[in-house]
Amino acid sequence: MRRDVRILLLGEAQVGKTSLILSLVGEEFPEEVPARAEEITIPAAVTPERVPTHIVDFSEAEQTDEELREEIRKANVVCVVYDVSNETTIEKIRTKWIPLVNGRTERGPRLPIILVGNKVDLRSGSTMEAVLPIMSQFPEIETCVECSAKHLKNISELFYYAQKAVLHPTAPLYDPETKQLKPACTQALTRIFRLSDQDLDQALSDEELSAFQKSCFGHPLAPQALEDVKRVVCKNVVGGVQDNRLTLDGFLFLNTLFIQRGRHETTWTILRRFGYSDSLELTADYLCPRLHVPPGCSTELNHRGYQFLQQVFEKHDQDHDGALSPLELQNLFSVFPVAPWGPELPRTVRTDTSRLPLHGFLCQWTLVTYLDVQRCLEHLGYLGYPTLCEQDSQAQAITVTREKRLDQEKGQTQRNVLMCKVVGARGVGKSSFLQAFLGHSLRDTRASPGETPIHVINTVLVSGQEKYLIVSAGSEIPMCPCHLVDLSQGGPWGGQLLGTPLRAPSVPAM
Ligand SMILES: Nc1nc2c(ncn2[C@@H]2O[C@H](COP(=O)(O)OP(=O)(O)OP(=O)(O)O)[C@@H](O)[C@H]2O)c(=O)[nH]1
Ligand SMILES: [Mg+2]
Repeated sequence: MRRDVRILLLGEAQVGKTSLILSLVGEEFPEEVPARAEEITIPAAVTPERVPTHIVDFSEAEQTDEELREEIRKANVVCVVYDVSNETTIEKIRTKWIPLVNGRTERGPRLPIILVGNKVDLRSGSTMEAVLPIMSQFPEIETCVECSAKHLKNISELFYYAQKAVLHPTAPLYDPETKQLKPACTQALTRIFRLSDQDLDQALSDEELSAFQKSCFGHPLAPQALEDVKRVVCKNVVGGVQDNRLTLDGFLFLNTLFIQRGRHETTWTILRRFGYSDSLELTADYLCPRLHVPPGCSTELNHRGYQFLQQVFEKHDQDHDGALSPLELQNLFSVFPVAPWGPELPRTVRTDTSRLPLHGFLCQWTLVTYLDVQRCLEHLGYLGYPTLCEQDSQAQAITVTREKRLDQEKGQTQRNVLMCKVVGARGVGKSSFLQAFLGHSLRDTRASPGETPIHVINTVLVSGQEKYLIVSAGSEIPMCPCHLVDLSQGGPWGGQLLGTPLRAPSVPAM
């Protein structure tokens, strides 16, 4: 969401632009006004959306066309003011002011516009009849407000609408012509629906809806509100509620309704809570939260991370056979832009024929967390970790370990994930060694050709404690050669973990 809002007031001379600004600031109608009010900044604390707001006046008598273009370029929203008692000022909205604001941006995003009908104290009826055709012609018009600077009527409302048009814009969400959600919005809401459907039955139960409401808005839905929501959906959408649960169609309808009733902020709160930006992409802040990993430290999932991933696994193990089939895994990845891993799994972790058991699933996550923590954070983001676990970011699922040097000095480690490099000349059997570590025989390795992975991961018992061990094949001697396996001593499993530095035969002396 934006950190400040710049509102520009435009319109014909004498419609009351300066008076509106000064009425807002002084809370009384100024009998005498200058041609142009100074730019004012309303501090965040006194604005409804808690965002600093700059209000900028324009005077055709005092400013040049060049200055006008510059102000339009800097504005986030434009209030086009007209005088309800003067038809000409209404006509000029269409013929002059909107083309001036958005005429140049043929395709790109258009500045949102609020139509402001001032001086309602001078007219008995509304101008809506004249204004509605303009509103349907220009979709960038967010809304129209009739007000009076003289009677201090609807003044703060008009600035609130202007602020809202910037902070919770309609354009990315909704197409007023078709009266439907835009495809990117439907796609984002569908992903959110899938993440919130904890039992994958394609519908949100009362418990799931309450949990969803709590993670988005901080409090669960009251039972009566829940019933009201379902009743409205039932009335309007065939199949919107099934077996007393809200379906995807029902969920999308509800969001359409929020927008149509001017409550875009509700849909925006949901989207932002799940990491979406104004252009409906997941933001970099959401996907890549800051995590400081000093040199010599490694990254591991902590108990929160494992607990979350175990829940994700159990949710997608639909047939409860303790393993994910390729289809179940594909379903799990449906909330990702592309599947992050898959075909290489049988050669990286222990699998059960073509199925991925929980052990292998957690091993794979452990491997990614250790080797590329940014990728792990991104993947946890796709799975909705911060929202579903009600935490600030995915970084809370990660532990950064103590520096390796300190572990060595103290002679002990808290690490749960250890890496062992296997080095040796080409053809000595490093890959077979890695596969044997997963329990695959030489025959299995040959039977499943394909690229042999550099890393494999499994668990081992160390003094009665289960630890993850990554075994990594390479031809370079690591900086600290204390966990080195020399395969020139024998075939797979022929080498031993050695406590003393050792040089592999194919590598030149360091
Ligand atoms: N009756 C009535 N008069 C108003 C209202 N708002 C402004 N006026 C009067 O309309 C005249 C023009 O107001 P301004 O605020 O100077 O209008 P402006 O749009 O800033 O005009 P320019 O600076 O010339 O572009 C003044 O005489 C105001 O007192 C209103 O709500 N009702
Ligand atoms: Mg003025």
